[in-house]
Amino acid sequence: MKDDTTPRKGTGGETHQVADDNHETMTTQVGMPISDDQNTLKVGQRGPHLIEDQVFREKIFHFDHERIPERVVHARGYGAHGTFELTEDLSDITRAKVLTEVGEKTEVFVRFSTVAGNKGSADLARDVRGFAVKFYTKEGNWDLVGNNIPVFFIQDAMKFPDLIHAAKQEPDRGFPQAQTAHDNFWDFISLMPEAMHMALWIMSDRTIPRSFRFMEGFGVHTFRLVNAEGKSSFVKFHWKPRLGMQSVLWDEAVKINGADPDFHRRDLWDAIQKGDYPQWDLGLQVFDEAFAESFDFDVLDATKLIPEELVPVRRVGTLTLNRMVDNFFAETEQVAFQTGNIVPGIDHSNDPLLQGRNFSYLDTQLKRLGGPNFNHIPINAPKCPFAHLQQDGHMAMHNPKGRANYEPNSFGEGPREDPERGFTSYPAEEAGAKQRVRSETFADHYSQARQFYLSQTDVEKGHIADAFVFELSKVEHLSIRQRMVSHLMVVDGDLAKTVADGLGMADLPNPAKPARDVVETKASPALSILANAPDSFAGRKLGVLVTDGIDGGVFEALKSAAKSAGAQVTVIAEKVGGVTTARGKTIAADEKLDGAPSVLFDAVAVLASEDGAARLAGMHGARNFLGDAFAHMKFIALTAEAKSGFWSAAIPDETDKGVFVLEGEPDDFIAACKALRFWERAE
Ligand code: HDE
Repeated sequence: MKDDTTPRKGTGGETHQVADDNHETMTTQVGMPISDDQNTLKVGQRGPHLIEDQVFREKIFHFDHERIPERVVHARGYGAHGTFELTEDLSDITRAKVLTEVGEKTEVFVRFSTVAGNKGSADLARDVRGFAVKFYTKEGNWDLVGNNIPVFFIQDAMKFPDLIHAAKQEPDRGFPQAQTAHDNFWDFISLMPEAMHMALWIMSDRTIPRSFRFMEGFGVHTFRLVNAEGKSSFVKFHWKPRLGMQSVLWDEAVKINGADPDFHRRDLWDAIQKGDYPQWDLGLQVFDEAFAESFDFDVLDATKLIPEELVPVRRVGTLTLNRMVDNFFAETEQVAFQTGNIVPGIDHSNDPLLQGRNFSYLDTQLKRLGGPNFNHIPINAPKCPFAHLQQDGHMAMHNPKGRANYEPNSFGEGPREDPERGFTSYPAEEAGAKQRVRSETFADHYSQARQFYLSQTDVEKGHIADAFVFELSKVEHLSIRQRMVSHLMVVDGDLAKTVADGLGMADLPNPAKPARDVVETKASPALSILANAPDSFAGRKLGVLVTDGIDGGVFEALKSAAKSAGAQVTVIAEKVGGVTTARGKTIAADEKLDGAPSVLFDAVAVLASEDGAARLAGMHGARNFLGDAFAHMKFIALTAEAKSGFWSAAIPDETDKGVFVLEGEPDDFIAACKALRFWERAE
């Protein structure tokens, strides 16, 4: 960073940087030039302060009002801009231009988030991730406000406040934040059999993603698509990450939260700044009402998914994130997503959760953004022409021009409705008695929970059991633990036994009594992360720990091989100034060792000279670097010196096939890294 001004010292020795040809003059909000931004106006040298000081009053007034209420859920989030390019014309099923004009690039803004944590919480909390996409289409904004899990906890919007109250910090003590490992959450869940499917998902690795770039996204609800002839189809929306899916281990998540609480933010920022733009394909599962009737479950029930093996996902376009925001507050904080933002050709279904959301998202913006004109904020404004007769209100930036601010009018002024282009609701026939009920077709709460569990690999099943044991061990009330295990007994007997054993439960409780018998369904491999492993090192991170005295050639070869595979390389050394190779060349470090533990990387290498290896062996941080990488099933590369002088100090195992000694080209190691983790180590 270059600063070409010579500061002036004030009377108290304070620094004054003064405007010049390169630096504009600082002013108040209304443009009055400011002569001194360091000192308040006082009587004499040592005060008192004068209340007439309009410069100070304006500055501190604005500062005092900088915060807006954080989102009641999804408070912690991170956004980026990009484009959506359609690759398949869907005019047979919808008239939405964004889904029919092949090759058209629609601008988008995406905000990823955690659900339960407050705004300042850590990124690697075990939690559902929000995946909200605002498409600035030619026919208005379409917001697909989804999650990284295809189902939800509850079936009816009436229960949403209870769910969130139970999940967030307990009201008397104000903790725990950003975690579901506490009594209130599991008390509520264990009293809500409808949450069982979601309970399995949140205890799976889906809730500890390695990065936003490696997550799937889902619209969750069944929506309608309506074509130009007025024919309706049902649809489920999916986002499929081009880089494949990847999660961390729980022990890594816990450590990442300490090492870098902004891990997911930094990951997205770094990737986009480096031009390594993350991409997702938009996938659709399309089916008609008659087909929907053939399922064992109700497509309006958001606790159910449609297995991809039953209705394949059709990839119709690609989302690319290619630009970070200029200002976090203006864009990421002020963006207002609404499920009500749909465009002609896309319509709601009667999913009782979606119907409730349509009310809630508009309502919440009023609280958060302070008035009815939040769509005047650039991040929320459409990028297509718009015209309406709404006026006034707090902070109104667009008001009707001319005399007539009503319609119809006889002055020939103002916008008019358009029966052809305008949005029309699908004229579904609806009838029935007014009543507060839950449809009986929503009553099977366990079959898909079981299907999800049985669709996981053994490693993933182990992680699910571990997660239940971890979370329920934090629950103080034995009765709540027992109630949860009684549900798990209906889901899968082995899972229930493993969890009960992990909890040190002497006897298994009686199984819960399902309202509907469990239907045995075929496993759905699409539900597993590991069964769909990407087989590529692209987009991943290699951490290379280096010492003085190494062969610079080995370092360069490793770096260039990793980069050719599309991975990012971070150089770590004892001191951030870097190291000197055997031939006297300096290798600059990106990180100091204790600032870059191996949990931050997907694979690691230790390039040490003989002396360097001995030095590392004596360092606690270095031994942890290697020990954790080993325990987290990562592929590891070592120089021969590091293997003989350092490895045994950290790891007792000499025969591990996930460890590579670098002799010549590092091709075998880089090729192995495509598998991301060496799961065999666990066996
Ligand atoms: Fe949300 N949700 N939600 N939600 N939701 C909000 O809106 C709500 C639900 C989701 O990055 C709030 O602007 C209700 C399902 C995301 O800004 C609020 C119900 C899904 C985001 C709200 C649900 C979501 C929100 C809080 C049950 C996945 C973050 C601030 C009926 C399909 C958007 C805000 C962003 C945010 C209400 C359930 C996803 C209060 C009432 C199901 C990704 O309006």
